[in-house]
Amino acid sequence: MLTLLPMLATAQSDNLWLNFKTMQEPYVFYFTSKNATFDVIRKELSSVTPNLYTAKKQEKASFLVLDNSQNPAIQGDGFVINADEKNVKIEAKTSAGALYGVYEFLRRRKTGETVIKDLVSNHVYQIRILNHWDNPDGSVERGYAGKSIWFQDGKINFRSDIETYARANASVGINATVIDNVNADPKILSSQMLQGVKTVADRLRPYNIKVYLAVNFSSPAALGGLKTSDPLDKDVIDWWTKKVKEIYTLIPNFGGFLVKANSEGLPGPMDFGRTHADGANMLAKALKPYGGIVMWRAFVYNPQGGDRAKQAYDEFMPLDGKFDDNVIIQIKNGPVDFQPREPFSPLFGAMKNTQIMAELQITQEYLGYSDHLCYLATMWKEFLDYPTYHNGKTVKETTLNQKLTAFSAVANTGNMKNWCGYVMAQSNWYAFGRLAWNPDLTSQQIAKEWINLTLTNDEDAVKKISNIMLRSREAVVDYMTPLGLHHLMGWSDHWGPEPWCAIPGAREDWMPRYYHKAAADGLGFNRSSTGSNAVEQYQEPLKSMFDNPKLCPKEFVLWFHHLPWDYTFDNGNTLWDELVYHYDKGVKEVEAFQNVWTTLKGKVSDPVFNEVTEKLKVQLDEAQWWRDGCLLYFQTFSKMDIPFKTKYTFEECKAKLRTKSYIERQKD
Ligand code: BDP
Repeated sequence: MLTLLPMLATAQSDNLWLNFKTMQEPYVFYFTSKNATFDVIRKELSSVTPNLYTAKKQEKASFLVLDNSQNPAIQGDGFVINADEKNVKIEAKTSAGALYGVYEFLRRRKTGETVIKDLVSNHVYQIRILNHWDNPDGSVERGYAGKSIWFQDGKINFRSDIETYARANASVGINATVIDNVNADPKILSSQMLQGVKTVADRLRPYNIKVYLAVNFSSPAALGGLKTSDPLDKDVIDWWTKKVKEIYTLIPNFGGFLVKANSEGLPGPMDFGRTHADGANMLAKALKPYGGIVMWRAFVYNPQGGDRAKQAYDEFMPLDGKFDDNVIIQIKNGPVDFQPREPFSPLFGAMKNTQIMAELQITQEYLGYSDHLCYLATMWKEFLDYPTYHNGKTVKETTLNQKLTAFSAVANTGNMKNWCGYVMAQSNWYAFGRLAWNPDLTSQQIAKEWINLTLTNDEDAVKKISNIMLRSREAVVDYMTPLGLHHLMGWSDHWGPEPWCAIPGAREDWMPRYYHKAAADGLGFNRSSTGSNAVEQYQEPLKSMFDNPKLCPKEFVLWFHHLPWDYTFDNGNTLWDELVYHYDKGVKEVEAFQNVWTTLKGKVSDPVFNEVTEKLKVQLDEAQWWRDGCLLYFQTFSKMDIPFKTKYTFEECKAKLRTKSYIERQKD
């Protein structure tokens, strides 16, 4: 495979969180198996020990890596570690488990932990999967880290250092990847392309990473030349059956398909008068003999469907219980679209007889691209731990206790040397993997681990950086979309504020005004029982709580209500006061981050120090732009005062939208 960029690993952060520490102990190693995964294990351990001595007999060794453990505490690809300076024992039931155990051991070593007693670690989700929105032409939809790591000019051409990707994923337990965009090009299933996909699958297999493909529902017609792609048509079924056979002949451990159907103009079963279930089950039947699965997305809406936030629920609830057992419905965390803050999608908990999984977004499409420091673990935890009140379950619990369990996120990788376009954005990839393994880890714990592995072990620095990370998402919400506002961004590339946007003839449900409804009488989308009644999709007591502006959590109040500008909150502030306060607080937070960051010179590497310094300047400027653009625009309706001097005028805010983001400029 060709190299896409000259990318010798230079800066520490190009190596992601894989900077493990050399061990001085004279361990003698013993490995139970000889296979490709154990080759990876040996390689990892060789790189941190001056000489890797192995013993032929287990009894003679002091560092054991076993994949034949009988330990009943171990489940699936889980592991148990016992270690001190003299002896290390990493036990698993599978080679993958042994690999995960080795990575856990290396992570703990790096953070100075040498004594580990009976550490049992079992994964919570079976499938821990990245979704790459990479296109065969090499572009990446909503990618802010350069071009594709998989494709170039219509062909597979992966990064020459793809091993780093594989190691990074395996080190946090990510075991699956969809390499192409959900807006799938039928060409992905061409025989020539599949040969390339096989080379990817072969490279990732030793790391226990399975390849999946996003497929276009009209492939039988678009690629196969059939007259139709109707899922009940015999020729269509035959076409898929043969295609699946071709795939498994090349890739015996192929994972399955991810499908975006009848959504945003993509084809789907409804084009032929069939249902999502007809479409998903047809594909599932073709995959079933090989153990493959279908991840069918619930991200659907259309301009005629009424309140967009209600549509996925309206379309999918009638199909509850109608999907085959190798189908899992992939639901975005919120009911609209990866906004800085949304309530959870009401499908979680409501679909009781259907396997469901969450889809998160690591790439910062709506959160400042790879230019803003925005640590997402806090947002994902808020989502996972939210009570749905369906059988007393949290969102997380509604995705467990089913035959198939999975957790997915849209990746933020690209061919930039540091993979994610920003060292701080790497933390979100890391956090996703850690939460997929164990959603009960705290955001703080994950941040600390990542900082230790990537930036520094200096205690004071760790505290300061972790504090910035933990506050960062709320800061972004504050300066972009506080109080439940959403979808105010630049309408096409989703960069910067554009709440004023009105494109004649464009889809109404893509326009910010559809979402914020700013007018002389107030602000916000009335989704209460007097409005679109989206609240009815939630279980009591959430329904009544969201329905009443006095009881509705403040962070969602404009998501569910249209309130007058002088509406008074319990704290005595009017809606306008609160808006101004939150927008400005977001900006002040970024200033505070800058102040702390300047004290870290010498505590992190110079390249990292400089990169974050530079990006925080960009973030501050864009936070001010968001604050000013939104407040100046809303002020045209509220006619109320902004109690400070804005940095930008309204005209300047509009003009700035016609420039390019910092990360985009790096690509030129
Ligand atoms: C939206 C993105 C669009 C994706 C779509 C999806 O703007 O590029 O294709 O989600 O998830 O957020 O299908």
